[in-house]
Formats: sequence, structure tokens, C-alpha cells
Amino acid sequence: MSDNSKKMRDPASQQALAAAKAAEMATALDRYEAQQPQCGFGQMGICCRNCNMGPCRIDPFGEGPQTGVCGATADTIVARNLLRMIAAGAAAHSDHGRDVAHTFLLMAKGEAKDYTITDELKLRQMAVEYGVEIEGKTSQEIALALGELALAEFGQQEGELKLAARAPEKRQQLWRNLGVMPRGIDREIVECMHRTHIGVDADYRNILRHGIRTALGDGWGGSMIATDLQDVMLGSPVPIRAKVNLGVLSKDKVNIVVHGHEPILSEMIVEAAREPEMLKLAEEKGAKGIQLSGLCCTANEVLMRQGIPVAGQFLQQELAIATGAVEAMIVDVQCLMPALADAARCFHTELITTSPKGRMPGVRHIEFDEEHALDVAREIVRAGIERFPQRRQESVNIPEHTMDLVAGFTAEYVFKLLGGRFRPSYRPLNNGIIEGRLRGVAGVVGCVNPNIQPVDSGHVEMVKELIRNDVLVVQTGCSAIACAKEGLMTPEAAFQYAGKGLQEICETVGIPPVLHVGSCVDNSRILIACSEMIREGGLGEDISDMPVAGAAPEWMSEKAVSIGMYVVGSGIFTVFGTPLPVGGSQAVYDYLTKEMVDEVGAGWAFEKDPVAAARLMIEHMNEKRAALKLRPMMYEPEKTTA
Ligand code: BF8
Repeated sequence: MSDNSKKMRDPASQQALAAAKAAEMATALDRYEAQQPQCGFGQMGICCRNCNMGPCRIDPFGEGPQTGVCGATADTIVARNLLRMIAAGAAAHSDHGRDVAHTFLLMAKGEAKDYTITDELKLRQMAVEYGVEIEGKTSQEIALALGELALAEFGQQEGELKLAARAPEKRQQLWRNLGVMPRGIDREIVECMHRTHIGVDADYRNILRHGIRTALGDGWGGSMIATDLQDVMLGSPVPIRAKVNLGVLSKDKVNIVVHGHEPILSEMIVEAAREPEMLKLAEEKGAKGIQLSGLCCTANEVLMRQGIPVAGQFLQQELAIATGAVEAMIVDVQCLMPALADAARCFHTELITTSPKGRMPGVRHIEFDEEHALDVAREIVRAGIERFPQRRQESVNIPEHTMDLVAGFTAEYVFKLLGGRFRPSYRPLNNGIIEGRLRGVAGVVGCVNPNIQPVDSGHVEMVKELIRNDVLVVQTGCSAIACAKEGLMTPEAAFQYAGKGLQEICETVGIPPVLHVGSCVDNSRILIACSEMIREGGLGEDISDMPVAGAAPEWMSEKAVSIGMYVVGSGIFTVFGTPLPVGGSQAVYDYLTKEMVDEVGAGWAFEKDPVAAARLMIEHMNEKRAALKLRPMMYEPEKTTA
């Protein structure tokens, strides 16, 4: 086991990596090293195992076979593999959305009694969008009708997704003309599997266009439904102060860590952990209370709505256990390393799976059930408390580092804030861009990945360069956690890192220069914000006209690929750190980076150096500003990063 302590950026992770090594506990960084060199065919996307005449592979040097047994070329194989990644990513987000819609419907029927309608206004707004008659109806009746319509969109076969109508009119028309307007959420995902079966779609452009359609069904469908129904049921976030990093774990309280993605369960655990009986039980077991914290996107969800502290991002999941202070880690779906089971065995931690979709061999399973949600949550919290007496105080090693942050920004709230109390509109944001105080807006999102070291640096260095150039940054997912740990989500960060124009706006409104807008499904908030900016006027007619850009500097999951595709498909230039696995086909690469610009008004770029990637985004914004004839920037930053 090598010394990994410098492979992650923040000091808390460095300390926990040393502790993991001392406990002879392997982490993803060790396993990443053991995998080197990684498979070149996989990286280039030229391995096909879609049928049993193969597996086939294309010789990238042109000397060996240039087609599979069926005759599929590198272009076909690469495009098909990418489409399957999009299908998996869209499926993950959308299945989350489906579960939310299902719970929402149970709530409306009175069968999930632990959930209620928390945001009445948003319920009514959504109902109107779905064409539900709201006059004279009770909230429960409205919710029932809305829940049925939202759930039906997953299995919808024809027509268009309702929430796609939130996009600017011109964008919707573009999607129709190109034949990529999603007809239903599941239908497009199923069609990905059909098209990539042996002997169906062999035209890489046709395959990739279906990728756009499927991904749009994620961003403007599955993910957007997840975000919005969660807001109605669990409450729409408002700005909230909290803390982040492994130091949020407590040395004398029971530590329960929620990890995964679906707040439907984690919100209930928050509630259960606050109950007096639970606190009493914790004291009886010798603890001074219960410390709840989160990992990955479920952390972002309970952070945004409840201010629950964040223990860390994706690559800190094992490190949380390595502190020796975690009594229970509760997992549901997505981004849960199977390695957690071994890590937990090195310490006293009880790992608990909760979803019928995600179990691990030899790991305790307490199945979540929406109809008895709080009871299940209590059982889970109790299991955590019961573990406390087994904690070996001598092996506890909690890093002291924490960082403050402000989270809880949404498409609705942040711009109300920008507009001031009496003018809730996007006008001030648009004006800031038009006048040249702000260069534009960037969404920096996505995972962390051991292939970018020190881990987190891809995000932090990119975001620092962006805000230095007066770009307002919005973030989700592990990217948000990475930058929060660096202190970029405090209002004070504006004075330390932001350019003068952005600084003035942050100071006037009292916001950080980097806004946390939630989990990965909450990237839908960014789509809505962009559409609202167009509606406000002065920045063109379509999202692709605006000085905005997206990035996932350390992407890892298939969900990130789906997100990238719907963001680009929505007209936003997007830079990924390491390239998509398309290097085996120049044609596919050209389609993504060049032809998509003609077809959807935006393209992909790949750049591993985060500052160079930020420069690409800034250049793109400058070009869009020039095309819109916006005023020159008021301030230009000094040449180098401070
Ligand atoms: O959905 S950013 S590592 S936790 S996939 Fe996973 Fe990536 Fe984190 Fe959330 Ni998103």
C-alpha cells in the first residue's frame, strides 16, 4: 500500500488517508493504482461485447481488424458504447425521479403518512404547468392529479414531456426539428438498448442524436421531476449555513452518515435522529447525542433543506469509515462503493443497505418502505446508536478540519435574492451580464475521480479561475462539496478570490461567488435558471446565445455523461476533464465537438488542465458577449491566478 496522503487536496482527507493506511485499509486510490495501466480499448471505446460473436475490438493502429464480426466499424461501436452510458445515466436519475413521484402519489392518497406538502406555492405552479385544474380544489386533490401525471411521463409513449415546455420556445422548436424532443422518459432509455443491440442502428450520427433525446429526457424529465416534487414534498431550499468535511464527525456523539442519493429516506433519518427518545437512547449508550452527516448527493439534499453537515464527497466515503468514529453508514442507491463493506469490517461501523435495488453481500439490509418511512428510519437510527459502545476510542482519528459554507440556492430563490426583496426577478442578474460586471455564468458540476490528482483540484482550480474572471459559478454534486471544502462557498470568498465585478454583486446581495444549487438531479435547477434568464430578456432568444458554460472537471459516472449530453443538447458549451471514451472514432469526436455546434448550438470540449479548461469557458463567454454586442467588461483581472 503506497502513501496516498498527498493524492487528495484537502488536509482532512490527507489525514484520513494516513489513518486508512495505518489500519491497512485499501482505498479507491490504492485500487486505482493497482489497475494501471488501464485498458486502452475501453478508454477509446472500441471494444464491443454486445453479442456472442465477439467480444470484438478494433485495432487503433490500423494494422489489425477495422470492423467487428458483424461489420460494425469503430464509429458505430464507439457511438453505441456512448449511447449505453447515456442510457445508464439517464436511467439512474430517472429511476430516482420515478421513486419520488411514486412516494408523492402515495402521500397524496394518504398512504405515505410521514410525508406532507411543504411547498404549497410550488405545488400549484407545477399543477398549472401540467394542466391540472386548481380552482376550488384542495392541495391533496391537486397533488393527486399532479402525481399521476408526473408518474405517467415515465411510461409515456408519444407526445412531449411537460417540463420541456420550460425551455425557451426557440430551443423547443430546435429539438422538434432535429427529432430529439423526448417522447417519454423510459421509452428513450429502452430505445437506447434496442438501437445498440446487434444489427440495429449503425449510423453514428443517428445513434448520437438519440443520445441527445434520451439525455434531454433525463434533464428536462426524470431529474427535473425528482427535484421539483422533492421541493414540494420536502420543502424548497432557502440559503442556509452549514459545515463541510470529515471534521464534522463528532468524537463523543453517535455518528450516523447518510450516503447515496434519495432524500426520501434521508429526510426521515434526519427527523428520527432529532426525536427525544433517540437522543435519550444515545445518552444511555454513553454518547453525548447523535451527529448526523452526509456523503455524496444525499448529503447535498439534506444540506440544502436541513443544514445537515457534509462529511465529504464520493472519494471520502471510505475515509469517513477510516476515522473509526462512524457507528452507522446508511446507503441507498448510486455511487456507493462495494468496498465499503470491507472498510466497515476494519472498524466497528455498521453498513446498512436500504434499497431493494442496491444490496451488498454480507451487509445488513433494512428495507425502506415509503408507507412506514419514519418507523424504518427509527430502526436505522437505533441500529447506529446500538453500535456506539463498540467504538474503540483508541482507533478514533477524526481530522479537525471543517469549513463553513452557505448552501440552499435554487432557480427560484437565488434570483429573488439578486432582485432584492421588492423586485423578485432575473433583471439584476441579466443587467449584471449586460453591463459587463459579470462575464457570464458557469455550472461546474460532477464527480471526483482518482484519475485527477490531487483529488478536488480539478474543481477548485477551475472555479477559482472562473470567479477571478467575474464568472458567477453555480455548482452541484461532489463538485460543490469539493469547492465548499476550499471555502469558496462563504460570502468572504468573494473578497479573497473573485474579480471586482463579481465582488460588487456578491457584496450588494450578500451571496458567495460560488452558489450551491444541490445534488446532481438538481442540475435541472440550472436549466430552469438559464431559461428564466432568456425569458427576462436582453441575452438573446435561446440558451445557446448566452455567455454561459458547463464543466465536469473530474467526471466519473455514467450519470455525468447523461448530464453532459443534456447540458450540451440544451445549448450550453461544456468541458469535461478527461475525455469521453470516444478516442477510437474521429467521426464521433468531431460530431461531439464540432457538428453538435451546428445542430444544437453548443459542443463538447475535453481539457484536463482545469485552468486551461476555465480559459476555454471564458473564451466562449467572450465570444457570446461579442455576438450579443454586450458592453465590454468593466474590469479585467490580472494575468495570473492569485
Ligand atoms: O450524483 S457527483 S460521484 S455522488 S455521480 Fe456520484 Fe458523481 Fe458525486 Fe451524486 Ni453525481
